[in-house]
Formats: sequence, C-alpha cells, structure tokens
Amino acid sequence: MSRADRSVLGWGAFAVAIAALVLAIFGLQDDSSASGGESEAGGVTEVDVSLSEWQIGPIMTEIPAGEVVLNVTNDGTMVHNLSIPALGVKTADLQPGQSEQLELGNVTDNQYDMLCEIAGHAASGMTAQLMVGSGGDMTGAGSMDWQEMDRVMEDVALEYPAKTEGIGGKLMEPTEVTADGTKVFDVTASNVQWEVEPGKFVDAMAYNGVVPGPEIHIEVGDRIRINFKNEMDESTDIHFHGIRVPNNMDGVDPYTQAAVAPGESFVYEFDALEPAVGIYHSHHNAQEQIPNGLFGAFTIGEMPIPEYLQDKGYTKVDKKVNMVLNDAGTIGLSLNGKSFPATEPYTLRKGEVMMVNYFNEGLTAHPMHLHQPMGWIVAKDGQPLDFPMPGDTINIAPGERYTVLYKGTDVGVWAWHCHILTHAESSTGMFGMVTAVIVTQ
Ligand SMILES: [Cu+2]
Repeated sequence: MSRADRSVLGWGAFAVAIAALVLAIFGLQDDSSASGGESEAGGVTEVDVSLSEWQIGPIMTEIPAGEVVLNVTNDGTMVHNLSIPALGVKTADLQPGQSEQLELGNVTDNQYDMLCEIAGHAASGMTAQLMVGSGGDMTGAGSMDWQEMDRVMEDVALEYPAKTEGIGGKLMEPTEVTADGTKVFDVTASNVQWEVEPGKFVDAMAYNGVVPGPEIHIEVGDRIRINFKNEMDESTDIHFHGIRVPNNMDGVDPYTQAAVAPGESFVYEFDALEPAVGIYHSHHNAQEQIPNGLFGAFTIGEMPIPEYLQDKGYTKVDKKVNMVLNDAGTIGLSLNGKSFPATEPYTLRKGEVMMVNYFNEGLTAHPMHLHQPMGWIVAKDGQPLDFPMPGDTINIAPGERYTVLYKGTDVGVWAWHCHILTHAESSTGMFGMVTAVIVTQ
C-alpha cells in the first residue's frame, strides 16, 4: 500500500476507526482465564490441566511458588502433550482420555509458557500460561483490571499498520526472456531473519529473501524456466501446487527428482497449459520448510468474472490481492508473512472490485471473515465457477485456494480476520491473522 493510500483517511481517523473496531469486537473475549481445579496439599500445589483441540485449559493459572504438580488429561480426540520449555519438562504423547502427573519440582516466581509440542498444535491455539508467585504481576492479563485491558488493546490497535522490515509476495519480473520466448526466473532459497511483527525477528526460510516468496505470474502458452538455487543449510526442492506440469517437474524428491542439496541448483522448465491459481512451495521436510516461509503465489492467466456478477456491476477487477495464510513454524499465525499489527491494510474506493486469492500454507483451516463487503467465490483451486457462491466467512483448508471478489460498498474501516478467535484476538488485543479493508468514497 502506498503512502498516498494511507493518507486517504489520515492517520488520526484511521487510528480512531481501528480503536472503535477493538471495542466492537470486545464482546468476543472469553473468560477461560478463571482458575479452577487447583489445590494445595502438604505444600504441593496441584493443578488440573486439560488438553483438547485447540486449547489448553485453563488458559492462565496463578499459583504460589513452591512444589507444583500438574494433573494433565487429554480430553480431546487427537494425541497431545504438554510441555513447559522454560522448565525442561514435558509429558509423554497422551492418547485421547489418557492422563499423566507432571512434576515440576520447586518452581520459582515467574511466568511460564505451556504448549502442546505436536507440530502445528501450539499455533492452532494450544498454549497457556502458568503464573507462579509474583510472576503473575509481570505482564499477565490475569492481573489486569478491565481498564488496563482496554488500554493494552488500544495500544496494540494504534500501532496498526506497523512498519516492519521486508515485504513479500510482490510480482517477480523475469530475469530474461529468451529468443524462443521462454520466461526465465531466478529463485533462491536461503535462511533469513524475518520480522513477523514489530521487533520480532524469526529464523525463516525464504525464496529470494522474502515471505511469501515473490509472485510468479505467466500466461497460458508461456514456457517458463526457473533457475533454482538452494543456499540453505538443508536440502529442499520446489513443488508447483495446483499447476499442471510434467511428472519430472513435480518436485517430489526422491521420486521425481533428487533433492537439491545445500549449494546445489536445479532447473525447472515447463509449458503453462492451463489457467491456474497455484503456489510454489517446498516438498522436502515440508512441515518445517513451508510454515517457516518457503511458499509463494504462482498464477497463470486470469480467473473470469461470472456473468451473474457482471450483471451486478462487477465489470472489472481494480485490485488483485494474494492472501497467504500461515499458522505454524517460526512465522506462526500470519497473513502474507506478517502478524497484526504488521499486516498490510487494503484500500478500495466505493464501487471498486478487489479480487483476492486465498492460499492456506498452514497446518489447520482458517475461516477468513471480512466484516464488509460480502465476498463472492468465483474460483476454487483455480477452477472458475459458472455460478459464484457468497461468503462473508470462507473456510480455507491447508492447500486450498479460493478466488473471491469483494466490491467496496459502504465507507469505513472493515476488519478482516480469521474467525478462529484464538488466531485473532486475546485479552491483550488483536494479533496474528487480522488486517482491514478500508473503503473510501
Ligand atoms: Cu485461523
């Protein structure tokens, strides 16, 4: 978004509008921080902890310093565990219905993070805090009164849109178009420090240094060559998800090619046969490499506007947005590699149409909700729909792509967020998968 766009409302009005949003969504707070199932016997504090999809309850527990035992039960339907990294303790992987007593020993004043270590579960909401002794007074929401909570929330909201280093997903220009018309792109995977939210740099893996990797866009009939280089400290490869390619270009080592070892290169080359809304990503140690940043939009041609919507005034696309969802790895809950308040706002004038390609590169589904305007799904996984389907909340599973049209209708700053609330808003304000669409006159 340009500075000119940002000045449309002015920073002051923008901040006020966002602060109003905070209040509007305030009613969604849960009260699961209430402590329960905690007892002291013979100087040992016992706390009941319940694991389920996707939470650890209670989300916050305040206890005195001293000997602590957690009675951990898996009340969910999947395997979970409970880990407190700062104390170096962890239960076994518990089957549904199974329990374990976790002895923490003599615990001193502090605030301890608890989480499920099964891949993706913490990012999906399985985190909680143990506030021991005066540790509860350090930053804990549990000790906040409502005025303090409002103030903390407003502080975060006023930071939006916060500036961070690095913007991913911009359109990539070919480095060369050869005499026979082949479009050549250079893609390099490397380990980078990526600023997910203000001041929070994480160890990420990135294509051409950014998360998401730059968008590759070509037309049907184009021939593409990708000179891929691996500068990371582990092997990788590229799979073209949702793109029709010959089998030996499918990027599934060791079947369709050898893994691209650190320092090595591989050339992907194929013809664009069909329109597509796809994504290029790793297919090697993917549960880490993809959530840590190895993904980028890959689009071929254009998705058409169905006649039904053309009759309703959706005559052309004024703005195109790729929205890549993520929830795991070092990057965590994010939209296009950034967490609120560092997510990018989008502007539309009344009557303008925005085409959004949603991509989910995370480990769990995300129901993306734009307060207004209503969305119309015009393509699923790059296949155009003859008749669009409405959706103010659109559930996008891992690997899925939805192409959605939104037309600026009512002026305002409209929140745009994942509706799994543990991905969007807590007692310390909005975070993670939250941004906004600003509709102006
Ligand atoms: Cu979500």
